[in-house]
Formats: sequence, C-alpha cells, structure tokens
Amino acid sequence: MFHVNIATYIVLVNIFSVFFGYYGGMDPVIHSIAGGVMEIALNRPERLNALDEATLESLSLALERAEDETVRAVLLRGEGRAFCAGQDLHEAAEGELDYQEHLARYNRVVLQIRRLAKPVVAAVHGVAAGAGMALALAADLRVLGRETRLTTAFARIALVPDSGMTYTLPRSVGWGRAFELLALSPDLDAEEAQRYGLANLVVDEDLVFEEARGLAARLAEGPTRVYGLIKHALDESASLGLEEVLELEARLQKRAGEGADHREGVRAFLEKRAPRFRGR
Ligand code: T3D
Repeated sequence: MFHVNIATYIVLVNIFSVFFGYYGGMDPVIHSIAGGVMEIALNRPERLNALDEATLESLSLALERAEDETVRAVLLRGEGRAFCAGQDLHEAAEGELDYQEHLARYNRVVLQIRRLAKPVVAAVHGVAAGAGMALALAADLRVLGRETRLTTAFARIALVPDSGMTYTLPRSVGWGRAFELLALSPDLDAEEAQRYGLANLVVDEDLVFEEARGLAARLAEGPTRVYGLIKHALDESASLGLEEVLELEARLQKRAGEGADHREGVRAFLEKRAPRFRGR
C-alpha cells in the first residue's frame, strides 16, 4: 500500500499547484474584454509582476489580440501590490542572459504598445521600476495612486536604460532631469511624477483601477481611428522638422476627414447632441 505522510502531501500539493498554476491556466498575463476595453493584467504578484520570458511572451500575445477591431482601448495594470518591478532579477541571475536577444522581447512589446492604433491607459499602483516604469511610459495615459513610486532602477544594477526609456523619459521631463532620474534613480512619488508630466491623474491608491477603468471606458466610446492617428502623429513628430510635421498633419487630417466619426461629430454638433462614435 502507498502511504504519504502529511508533510510529503503538502510538498506534493505545492509542487502540483506551482506546476499547474504556471503551466496549466494561471497565465503570467491575464486579459479580458468588456465594453470595448481590453484589460491586460500582469499576474506574478509574488514577484511584484517582474518580467520574465514567459510574461513578456504572454504580454505580447495579449497585445496582438488587442488589435482586434472590437477592442477600442486597452488598460494595462498589475495584480497584487505593484504595477511591475521590471526585469525578473532571479531570471537574470540564473544564467548568462544574452541581453541583446533578451531585449528583443521588450522591444517588441514596447513597439506593440506604441503602434497599437488605439489608446493604452496604464493603471500604476504600488511601484513601477526599471522596465516596469518603461512600460508605463510607453502607454498613452497614466493613472497613479497617491502612494505610488516610480524608479528607473537600471543604474542601480549597473545597466543602461532600455525598453524605450531614453526616448520617452526626456520627452516628458526634459534632458537634464532625465539624466538625474536615470543616473541617480530616486524614488519619485506620484506628486513629483505628475509635476514632471509622467502622471495624467493621481488618485487615492485604492481607486487607481476604478479611475483607470473609467478613463479607458470613456476612450472606448471615442473616435478610435482618430486616436490612433493622434498617437502616430505625436510619435512621428518627435523626429521631424516643422515642415515635415505640417505635411504629416495634412495627410492624417485627410484620413480623419474621410472617417465616419468625423461626419458623425459634425452632425452631432449641429443637432446639439452628444456624438455616437463607432471608432471608424
Ligand atoms: O534584458 C535584461 O535583463 C535587461 C533588462 C532590464 C530591465 C530592467 O527592468 S532592469 C531593473 C530591474 N528591476 C529592479 O532592479 C527593481 C528590483 N526591485 C526593487 O528594487 C524593489 O523590489 C522595488 C523597489 C520594486 C519594491 O520594493 P519593496 O520593498 O516594495 O518590495 P521588495 O520586498 O523588494 O520585493 C517584494 C518581493 O518581490 C521580493 O520577493 P521575496 O523576497 O518576498 O520573495 C522581491 O525579491 C521580489 N522582487 C521585486 N522586484 C523583483 C523581484 N523579484 C524578481 N525580480 C524583480 N525585479
């Protein structure tokens, strides 16, 4: 007869739950769609949603699904007590990471967020560090809790910033401040983050998800296609001269002007009612 004592039983149950939790359903990223909003949640709370290979792959898949036309806004958040602590340092310590190869996963995710032709809202609670902060900065809007801390973290472990941080950060905070934040990696509180243009909205910590969901729901009822064009225009303008920007605006305006939402917007104004945008 096969006997197991209680200690062995507990160990076996733990091994099974970790194995089946991670590989059999408890995805490191979970997502759902409701009312035109795709909510994507990093789901490794025990490691403050640190990013390992599986998490980045899963996040990339979710972002691919967000391209579906039924999705009109995306909300990115973290499970547990933090948004995201950046690269999983256990994974980094386990072996010799080929940083260039590894970073391709981060780069893909950042480009997916920026190229997604719809708004992405980051609900940032607790802490966002390193590549976690970079992910938040890649989003179009950020809702922070009053207790939320941001830290660039890279230099603390003698790495250069990545995941687009040297692109996004100086564009918000300016060149001199960016060096300070990247080199000294202070803990920025939400108030400072808002002052530097890194937070769009600061709310009570326990209201971060609620407020971010409200914002995403509002955006999901907006002129989605035009939001995508605004996003494109802002990203492109960063590397263009004035003349080129003016030409780009004219091209994008032609596309916006041909859209059903533009016609609906004008009609609604003339009829003195709220517009009913369909995202087209
Ligand atoms: O390709 C590449 O690898 C290069 C890419 C690099 C991108 C990067 O993101 S580099 C930056 C990596 N991130 C960090 O250096 C941040 C490390 N974490 C922290 O500094 C702190 O944990 C926080 C400031 C984020 C939060 O501090 P605190 O005091 O609120 O929490 P804690 O106690 O430090 O952490 C709680 C648990 O989460 C703890 O686990 P334990 O001890 O309870 O079992 C801690 O080890 C774990 N954790 C936190 N951050 C990470 C992590 N585990 C793995 N990786 C992490 N990044």
